[in-house]
Amino acid sequence: MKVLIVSDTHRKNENYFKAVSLVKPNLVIHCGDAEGSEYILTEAVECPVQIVLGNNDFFSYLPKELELKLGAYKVWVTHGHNYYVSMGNEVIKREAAARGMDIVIYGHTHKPVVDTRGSVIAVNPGSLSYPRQEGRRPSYIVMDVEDKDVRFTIEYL
Ligand SMILES: [Mn+2]
Repeated sequence: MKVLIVSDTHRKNENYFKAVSLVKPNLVIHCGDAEGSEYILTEAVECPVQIVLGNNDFFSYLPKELELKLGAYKVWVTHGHNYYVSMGNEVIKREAAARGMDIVIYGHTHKPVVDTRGSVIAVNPGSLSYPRQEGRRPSYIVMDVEDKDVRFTIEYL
């Protein structure tokens, strides 16, 4: 299955619409800071959309985190701001390992990451709306997963 992973859209949604029409995903994972656009982002696609709570999502019903099974993998989705991700991903990877997760998907930093070192894969799609990495191109991740085959690709708009 093809999973579109996005984050930190902060109510600026045009690039999200572009990404979903380019990728045509079977599932969308949004790592938080949708800032009230949850309904619009969900209605824009025909596939399921899973969104977690970000540090800027006030008064929201969204879950703080999700545990999903994708292919053979246990996947933990959380915004990441409670795990010092601005300093690096060591803490969030350790927490993911302690929970028995294979993959952690997080956001918050607005910088894309695919980190396959160690026993837990950590990925961050960056931000489609307010990118902060060198070059500042809006980014997202495409995850292709079938059973034990998994591939993550950072894409830029
Ligand atoms: Mn954010």
